[in-house]
Amino acid sequence: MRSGGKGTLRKRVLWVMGLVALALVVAACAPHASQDTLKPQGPYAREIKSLFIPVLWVAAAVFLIVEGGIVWIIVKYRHRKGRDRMPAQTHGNTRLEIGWTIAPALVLAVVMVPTVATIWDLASKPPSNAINVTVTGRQWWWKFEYTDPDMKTAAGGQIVTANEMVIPTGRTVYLTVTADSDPGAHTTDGLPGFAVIHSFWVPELAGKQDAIPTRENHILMQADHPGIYHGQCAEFCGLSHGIMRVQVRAVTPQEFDAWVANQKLDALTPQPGTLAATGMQDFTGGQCIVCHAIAGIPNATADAGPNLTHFASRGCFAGCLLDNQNADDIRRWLEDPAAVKPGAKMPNYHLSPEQIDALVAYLMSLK
Ligand code: HEC
Ligand SMILES: [Cu+2]
Repeated sequence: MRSGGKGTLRKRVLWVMGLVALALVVAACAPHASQDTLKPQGPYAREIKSLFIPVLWVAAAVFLIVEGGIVWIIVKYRHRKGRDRMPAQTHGNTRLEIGWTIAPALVLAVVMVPTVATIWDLASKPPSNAINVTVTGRQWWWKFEYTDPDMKTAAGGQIVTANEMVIPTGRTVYLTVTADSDPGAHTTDGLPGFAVIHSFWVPELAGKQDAIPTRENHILMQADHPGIYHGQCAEFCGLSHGIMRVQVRAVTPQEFDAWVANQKLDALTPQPGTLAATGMQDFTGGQCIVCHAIAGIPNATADAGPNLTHFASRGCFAGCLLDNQNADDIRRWLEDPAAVKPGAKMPNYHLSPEQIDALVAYLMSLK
């Protein structure tokens, strides 16, 4: 092949690679991204951003100086036709070497001051009016237990929810983040154990925290305004890791009190003779209570699956993949959980369409 042909081929490959890179960059753009650390919606997330931005600028300056120097040297001292002589070779330069040891040390020392201050600050004890919630990563959904003494339910336990965590605006939430620690303990069907590491991250409200079996990590969370804030598991945890989402619903303090009051109540019992009442019978008489708790129903206290006491009061289920207010979503889930969510730890019970209709009616009545 002639050398000219090789040159154009190489150029073409470069062009294609450049376009692919550009396409990847453009594909990463989202105008209304809901998991944006750069748009903090609470004081703790804001604190992280106000550390990130200056450190980013310092890093950008270092990058430009180092890479700029490399490019400049490559261009300046590149091999040129008719210039075969070696440039002057230098070995050792004490002044330069001391300089490029001290300069990075200084840069790091400067960056360290706000970094350490922020770390201490975010690791400090929460204010005394903080709400305590234990977040447990399960395969593949998040469990939230409100552990404060004033979060006791009528049935004697604590308020427990799944997938959607409700918090009041303007108040610190002190999260204890952990993961299922008992491999196999929650399986009744010989399914594999669940003790794996997850990571809890709702970028607009708080930092990211690993959820590790048998360990307890803490983070502080707070929201300025009412709204829905999205997050998802940030540590690969198995088949449905990619759809292990979570949502935080921030509400006004008054709305929060009303929510708490409702969550403390036992589950509603459907009117006799209704479809929902049939669903309740299917639920308590069938497999469901082997894994799911519903406060107020004797024996329905299992913790292998999400607590369903107030299922219909939540905005999303099954890793925030589906909508609790949508009968078709619930139907799809009951028909075959693993078809909706690969590897789902809820088995397919091959329910009849009538059973499913009744169960959907019952679940949707659990406000
Ligand atoms: C072997 C234990 C087990 C049994 C039995 C079981 N489930 Fe589940 N269920 C689970 C698990 C685990 C999840 C969470 C799966 C996920 O999100 O990945 C779940 C999730 C659910 C959800 C979604 C809850 C939420 O908030 O995310 C509903 C609704 C549900 N199950 C209803 C039922 C009904 C109705 C029955 C009886 C027909 C039943 N389950 C039987 C384990 C079980
Ligand atoms: Cu996970």
